[in-house]
Amino acid sequence: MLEQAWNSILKFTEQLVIPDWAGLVALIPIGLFVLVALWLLWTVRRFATAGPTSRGKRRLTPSPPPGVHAAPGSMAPILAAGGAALLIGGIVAGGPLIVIGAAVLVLTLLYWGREGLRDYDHLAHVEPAPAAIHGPTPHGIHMIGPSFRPILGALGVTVLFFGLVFGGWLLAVGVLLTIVTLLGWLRDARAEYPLTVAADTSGHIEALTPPKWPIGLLWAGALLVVGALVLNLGILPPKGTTAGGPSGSGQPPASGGPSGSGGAPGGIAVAAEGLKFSTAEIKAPADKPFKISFDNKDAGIQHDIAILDSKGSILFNGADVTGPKAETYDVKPLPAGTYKFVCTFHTNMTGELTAG
Ligand SMILES: [Cu+2]
Repeated sequence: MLEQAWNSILKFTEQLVIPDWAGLVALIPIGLFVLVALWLLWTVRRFATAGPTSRGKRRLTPSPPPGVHAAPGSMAPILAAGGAALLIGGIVAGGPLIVIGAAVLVLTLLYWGREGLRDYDHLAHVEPAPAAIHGPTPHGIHMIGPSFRPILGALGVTVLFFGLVFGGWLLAVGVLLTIVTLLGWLRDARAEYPLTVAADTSGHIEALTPPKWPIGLLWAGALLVVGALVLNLGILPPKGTTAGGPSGSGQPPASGGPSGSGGAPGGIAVAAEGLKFSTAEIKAPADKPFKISFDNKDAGIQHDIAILDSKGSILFNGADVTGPKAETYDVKPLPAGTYKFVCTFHTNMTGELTAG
């Protein structure tokens, strides 16, 4: 009896001493929401009780002091925000919202630009900007020398972001360009550092000589980007690698192409995998016997290759192969022309054979 009471006391205190952390963590968002709601209520209350009562009803015409130009009010920022919101919503949700958002944004920007130009044209009494100072910087003033690194950095980061979206080689090239830019920037800073040390005694830093445009680097970067795009799009399928990125996948390496003609000893290679032929087009020599090396990669599934003429009659019917197993078919000479090849088990597995 006493033990039971003691146990229930222990059980009760246990809940206080060892709380259910997972449950408490789940309550955090609700707690935050309650805090925010309370804060909003408090703000509204403060705002409602603060004087004067006529706030927000009168508009003041801006009257900037002479020599100061204040841009007139514009709806463009609000419209641009709406357009950007539509565009981002469209990117998330997909569909026509993307087009609408992009159209609103572009129209708004054009309108904004026209507003700015009109404002510029009506600016009376424009003070000319001070003429550029050539030659060495005045004593006691340190000007950082001109640099192309920011532009290179922007280009590198742009490629990097495209790489994040499209993946594959583009990402590698983006990372490489960004790293090269940052290393170059570091080198510039290192070159400038001894000059600042010397300035401790002389009180003056000579600006670095303006660099020339890195034409070679820009060309190399452009070539790398083009190469990455070519590899990503699978125009040049990389042999034996799967580094083609997401856009390159789904397109198994085409076989039986150029190597298929001429009756090479291996013959034409066709694989069956996932109830699909690896290639939809094969070429064979005309009027010559040829071989098809058929590789069924589907475990426990039967495939074969039959060749049909234009009327659908079977000219060749290869042996049935239960995967995973490879088999070489010897095909008798076919006159030049196009034929259909099929798997007799799966009607969706078809392709075209060209003899010529
Ligand atoms: Cu089949």
